[in-house]
Amino acid sequence: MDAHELITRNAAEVVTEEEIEALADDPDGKRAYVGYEPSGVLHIGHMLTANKLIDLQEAGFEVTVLLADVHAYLNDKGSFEEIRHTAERMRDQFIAYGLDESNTQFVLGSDFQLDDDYTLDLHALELETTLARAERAMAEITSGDSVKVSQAVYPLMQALDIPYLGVDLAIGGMEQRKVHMLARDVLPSIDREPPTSLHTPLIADLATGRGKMSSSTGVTISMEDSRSDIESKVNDAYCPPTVDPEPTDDGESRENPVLQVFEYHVFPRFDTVRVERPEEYGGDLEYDAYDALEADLESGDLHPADAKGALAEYLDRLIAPGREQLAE
Ligand code: IYR
Repeated sequence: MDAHELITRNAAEVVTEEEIEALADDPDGKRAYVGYEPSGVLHIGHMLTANKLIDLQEAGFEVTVLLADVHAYLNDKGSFEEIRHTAERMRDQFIAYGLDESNTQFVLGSDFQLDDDYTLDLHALELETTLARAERAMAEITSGDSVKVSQAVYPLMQALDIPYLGVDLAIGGMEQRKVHMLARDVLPSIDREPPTSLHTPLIADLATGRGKMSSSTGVTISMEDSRSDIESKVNDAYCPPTVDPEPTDDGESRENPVLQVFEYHVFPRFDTVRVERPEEYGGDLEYDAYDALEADLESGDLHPADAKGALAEYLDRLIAPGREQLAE
């Protein structure tokens, strides 16, 4: 796979295509980053952007993981002390998950976001941004009826992180796109370059195929899950024998989350995927690309129950090293 393919595979969107092409032409020594609000245990949402970081490392990029303690504080995730403590635990889990330790830089937000220069630049951005604009950027990141001032500061700090971390590419899930668009608009006003960004798709809730999989609502997979937790969650997952399920009665669109997890989590990390089946049901199947598995589910050659069995197996393999790390 060439650098451009590695960089863009499984991306929902890149901003802009020309800028990504320029990075792909000469990826060596370029730096990409993702920021995470420390939450203690890695879950499937963190792992999706981590997969992209692993792709980027393979393409020659260097990687920064921002453990965004100040952002978590602004987003009401606990006391500052608690959040910092949580951040320490996350670092080891990322390494156990497969990030290349020798070329991953972990940075705590509070290591630079409280410096004088950063603070003054933040105030300059505050002066350039309407409250409505900041609030819109945060719509997918926070919920709650009353918007706090902290939620207006949050996206501006996220924008400022990009020049302060000296990165060439900002990675995030699609829920981060409005923050990155805000960054493109406001950073030039303080003489900083508009950043290039890449967004990973959102995966639907495992149990229902609706909305977005999240640890706060609904069913997700985390590094704390035992093999039997994974098996039972995957077993109960929504998996119609098609890629494009019918919308629900109230018109909400649905996805097939089992296929999404295969596409975005399993195939990027394993060269071949083996589905074990008893001889009487046709024997084992082997796939070296996601599309073939999808086609077999659609045609009925692969039964959802067999697909789920394989999914649980591969998710367990991805999670086991981090789970062991957590147990120490
Ligand atoms: N907004 C992210 C956390 C975050 C991301 C980046 I990229 C930053 O520079 C800072 C914070 C989240 O929703 O988890």
